[in-house]
Amino acid sequence: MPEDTFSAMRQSIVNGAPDVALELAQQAVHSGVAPLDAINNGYVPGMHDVGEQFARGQMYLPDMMASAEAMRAAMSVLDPELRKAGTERPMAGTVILGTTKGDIHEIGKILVGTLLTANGFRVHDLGVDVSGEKFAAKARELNADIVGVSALLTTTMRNQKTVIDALQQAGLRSQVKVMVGGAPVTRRWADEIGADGYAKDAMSAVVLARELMQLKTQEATGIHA
Ligand code: HCB
Repeated sequence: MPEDTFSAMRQSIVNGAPDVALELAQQAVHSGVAPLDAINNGYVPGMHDVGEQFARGQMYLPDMMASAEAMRAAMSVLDPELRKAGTERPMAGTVILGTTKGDIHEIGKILVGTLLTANGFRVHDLGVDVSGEKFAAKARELNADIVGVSALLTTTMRNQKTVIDALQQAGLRSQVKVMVGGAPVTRRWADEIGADGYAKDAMSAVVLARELMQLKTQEATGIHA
């Protein structure tokens, strides 16, 4: 796909133009562009631009909301394409996803869920502003293998730890692996709060989820690599 199409996708997010974002996504699908390329090279860089402009005071909250709307429009076309592959695969594991308490950012988490589904995981998305107790209750109900906790604010990152604490209190910590992510989250932070892994983007989350499933199997059978 020509660079200028990726750049038009990026611009549609910065401009907060859902119609343009949607049309470009449709064109990409029709011309055989891999949906993940469109997301990673076109739309996500647009979100980063928006974040930077917001931080510099060149964009305001309504602009950021319009950009999120444009991203959603593009995803409404690309998401079903990404999911197609997952339906034919055996179940790789059960993952509970959610954005932590106090935080309503959801775009990245939804993308993680889509790619996990496309790679054979059964995903249950609890949405945004989710308490540790809610994560733990759903993990118990679905006998989850992994809990994935997203946080986009430096103020809500610490609530990722409360999810781990809630799993511990519910007596589930030994059977449920925890992966964390979100723009301000780092590997170091993941280690600090005792998470089992950190993923910087949706594809890394899939790789990590596979590794965590392997680890679970090794722990269950007592065989270690
Ligand atoms: Co929001 N916002 N926002 N925002 N927002 C950020 C996050 C800032 C960094 C912008 C900035 O200042 N530069 C900033 C946070 C600063 C900080 O804490 N240090 C910020 C702020 C301040 C705020 C408000 C406080 C603004 C206000 O009200 N004054 C407010 C907070 C509301 C709240 O949550 N309580 C707010 C609101 C909004 C919306 C509603 C307008 C909108 C969200 C809409 C929605 O999600 N439905 C929004 C948006 C869109 C953003 C930016 C621009 C983009 C976020 C995004 O979607 N990125 C963001 C700037 C930025 O992040 N650079 C800005 C694209 C996705 C694909 O990336 O990082 O979310 P991702 O996810 C990746 C990755 O992290 C990983 O995989 C994903 C896919 O590749 N991953 C995981 C994510 N979760 C994972 C979980 C796992 O287990 C594993 C991997």
